[in-house]
Amino acid sequence: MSDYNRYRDLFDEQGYIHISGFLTEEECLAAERHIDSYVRDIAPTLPKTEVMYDDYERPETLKRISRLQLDPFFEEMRSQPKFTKLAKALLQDEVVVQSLQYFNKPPEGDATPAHQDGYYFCLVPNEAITFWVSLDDVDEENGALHYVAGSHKVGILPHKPSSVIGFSQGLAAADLSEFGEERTCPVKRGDVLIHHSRLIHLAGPNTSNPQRRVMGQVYFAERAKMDPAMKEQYDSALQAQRKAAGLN
Ligand SMILES: O=C(O)CCC(=O)C(=O)O
Repeated sequence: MSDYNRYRDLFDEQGYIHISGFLTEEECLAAERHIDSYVRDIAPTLPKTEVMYDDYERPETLKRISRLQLDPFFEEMRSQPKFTKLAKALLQDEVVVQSLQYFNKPPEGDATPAHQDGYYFCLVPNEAITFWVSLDDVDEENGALHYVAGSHKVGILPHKPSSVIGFSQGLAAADLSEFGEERTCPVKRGDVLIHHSRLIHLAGPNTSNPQRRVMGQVYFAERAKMDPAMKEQYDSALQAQRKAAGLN
């Protein structure tokens, strides 16, 4: 069985896969250099909605950046076959490349609320994936992802507004156990976790390291189309939340 078939079977069954050493050390170092220059040179030119801090007065609380692909280094990285061929194999379709996000988790910051990325994406059918590529070793102490295995099979569930910067919506249900077994997924620097857009996931707070840096690359399946009514409802709720938080 080829690696792709093995990954796809596992992905279909549990809604996620973990691949060790997806980026080489050399690629991690290059990504770090480009993130540093992006934060220094590009981030200050972007609106607050695209560069989010827990506290805008404290640079060390940088939380999330949209559109890392504005730097050609990242544009090239996310179009490499090791990303796109695997994305196509897992989604069993051609893919449409979406924004590359940077997720940091500063110490003392919030936990990431349980959610399904698909709720934000507003797609029908909701077929998309996220590559979560870590530049740090991540474990339970600095914000490891938790996946609810198999929950991609239950459909998109109701969400409600969250107060967490960068994650405006969290799952409405408080008890996740009815949707599958919750598994913590520690990773090493350079590893990738890939999850389906309907998979429920969350992350704890960072209680140890100075940072927990991750690149999140999303691909939509070509057959997945944006539902205009869902999108409009989502966008207007987000606008209202951003206004209330002073982010407009
Ligand atoms: O890094 C995190 O805390 C959450 C990331 C996430 O939700 C995602 O990549 O879909």
